Parts: sequence; C-alpha cells; structure tokens
Amino acid sequence: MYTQALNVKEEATAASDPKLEARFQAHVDAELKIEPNDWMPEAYRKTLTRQISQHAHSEIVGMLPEGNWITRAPTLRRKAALLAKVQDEGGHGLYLYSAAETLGTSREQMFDQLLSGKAKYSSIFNYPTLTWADIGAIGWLVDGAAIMNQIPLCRCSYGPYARAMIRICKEESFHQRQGYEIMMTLARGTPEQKAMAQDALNRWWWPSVMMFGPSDKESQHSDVTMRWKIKRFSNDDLRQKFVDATVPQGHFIGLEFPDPDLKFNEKTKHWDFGAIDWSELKRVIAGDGPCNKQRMKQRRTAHDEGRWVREAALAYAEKRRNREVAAKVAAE
Ligand code: BYC
Repeated sequence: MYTQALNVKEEATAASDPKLEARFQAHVDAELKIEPNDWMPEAYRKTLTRQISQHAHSEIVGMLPEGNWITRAPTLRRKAALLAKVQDEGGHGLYLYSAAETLGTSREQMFDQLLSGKAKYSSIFNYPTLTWADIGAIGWLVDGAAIMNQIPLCRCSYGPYARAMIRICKEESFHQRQGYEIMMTLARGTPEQKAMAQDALNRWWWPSVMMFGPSDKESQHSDVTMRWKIKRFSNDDLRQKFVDATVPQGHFIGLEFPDPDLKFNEKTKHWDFGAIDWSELKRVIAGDGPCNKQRMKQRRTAHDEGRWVREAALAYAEKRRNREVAAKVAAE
C-alpha cells in the first residue's frame, strides 16, 4: 500500500555514488531523519527492511504464546488487560509493516518471507507458556527487554521507523508494568503461587537475556547500523542495561535469578552475570527451539484462513473502481 509513491527505481541506479553516500552520512551525522523518498545507500534500505520486517514478524508471532492464555486468565481484570496487550501487539506489527513498506517491499512479500521461513522473528517467541505466571514473566522480562532495545529506536535515523517506535514504546511500558504486577501478586501470594512465579523466572530469564542478539564480537550488523544511527547501543550494552534494571526488581519481590554468578560489582556499579549459552540462541534462531514448528504452523493456518478476507477486499475495491470508471464514462 505504501510502496506506490516511492522513487525506488531511481534510487537503485544511484546506489554506489560516493558523493551521495557522503551527503547521506553527513545528514545522518547531523541527526536529521532520512525519509522514504530521500536518497539512501541500497545497503541501508536492505538492512532496515530486514530489521523492521523482522521486528514486525516478532510482534505478530509474539501474539501467539500470550493469546494462548486469554481464555484462561484468572480474573476478568486480567483477561481484559491481556486482551488489550495482545491487541496492541497486533497493532505494533501493522505500524511496523507500514514503516517497512515505505522502503519498497510490499507487505505480501514480507509475509511470504516469514511463512517460507526465510525471514527471522525474535527467538523469545519459540518458548512455551506453561502456566499463568509465564504471562507475568513475558510482560516483565520480554517487554522489559523490548523497551530497553526499542527506546533508542525512537531516535533511529529512518523517520517512519522512529515515529512508529514512539507509540509502540508507550504501549510497551504498560505491558511491562502489567507483567511485573502479575509477578508481584504471585510472589506475595501462597507458597504455590510464589513457586509458580519463581519457576517462570527460571525458564524465561536466559531466553530474555539472549533476546538482545549475539555478543558484540559476533554481531554481523552492529558496526554498520550504528554508523547509520539505526542502532544507538550495541547488543551487549543493552543487555547489561536490562540486567541492571531488572535484577533489583526481581529481588524486591523476593525472587531469585537462575544464575549463580550474578553479583553486583562495586567497582563498575553493574551486575556481573554468568556465561550465556550461545549454542541455545543459535539453535532457536535456526528453527530448532521448543515451539518454532508450532508457531509457524499457526501463522500459516491463520494466513490461509484469512485468504477469503483478502480476496473479498480486493473484489470490493475492484467493484468500486469499475463503478467510478462507469460513472466517469456516463458523465462524458
Ligand atoms: N532472535 O548482527 P546482529 C517484542 C539475528 S518484539 C532472532 O546482532 P542486528 C515483543 C539477526 O537478525 C522483539 N534472531 O543483528 C513483541 C541477524 O540475522 P539476519 C523483537 C536474532 O539486527 C511482542 C543475526 O542474528 N525486537 O519485543 O544488528 C510481545 C546476527 O545478529 C536475534 C526487535 O526486532 C534474536 N533474539 O541486531 C512482547 C527490535 N538476535 O537478520 C515483546 C529491532 C539476533 O542477518 N531489532 N538475531 O538473518 C533489533 O534491535 C536488532 O535487529 C536485534 C539484532 C538487536 C534483534
């Protein structure tokens, strides 16, 4: 939809012009926004399309593990809040697909990439939600990690992405608080409820720490995306900020983190943490996490079941177009 008014073809021919590249970089360095019809290096367009579309896919696939608990929420208040949260995530996916479309890739192409397994989505959504406490842990930890990663994206050099992120981050803050409040209620409840909260923290902690991506040494895209001010902080810096913010919150509600090496470092004023099992992240990203197959199957089914809606919308649009043409001809 947003791909129609773009000058994409002209841009591609000018892709490796050093003068244009220098002007582009100066624009970025001056903290000015790049807009859809501005000249941009093809590699900038490509990496942004990759990141924004993967982000959109993550929001959409991210609805599945929580959607699973809407009918089983323990009270009407919890159900209403969870319903609103999952709906927000659908909305985030839609803003993000719109932002990615302004770079010249259609929504249909992005869906195809997700459904064919070519495009990634966040590793975190390949873990199961076994108990109600998992809904608390997702809000507190996963949305907490998302906020840490996404607040700096509000200052991203690409205008449509930066603007989409402002609203998304406001909603993510509500998500994080509702999750923490669930964890706090459980942690202060019966011994069984506290054990449920602790079990959810045990299972979600390391996958949340891994959400920030590979270590800075291993990250393929960080150097260039930081130069282009898409990313403002490295994966490891954001991970450390997340750990520093989250550990005191967990301790405040009487929970323990599943990391014997977690220790406050008086010298650096940061929480030191244990070694990350990178083989797990690689495995989950490669499609072999606990729920990868189930998530993709659900997405494919949803896409197939929505086919009649897409066909009906296209048929209606065509009918209106034909009517307009007929009315124009009759008026001549
Ligand atoms: N999972 O060079 P690197 C949400 C991939 S939505 C899967 O460091 P980059 C929420 C990476 O794509 C959460 N793949 O990459 C929703 C790359 O592979 P490709 C999603 C990962 O882009 C609902 C390769 O590994 N948030 O929070 O510089 C409910 C090398 O990595 C992961 C976003 O998408 C991973 N965890 O940095 C609740 C935010 N990590 O693409 C919450 C926007 C890395 O070359 N995205 N990979 O095939 C970003 O900030 C960055 O893309 C990342 C990765 C930090 C994720």
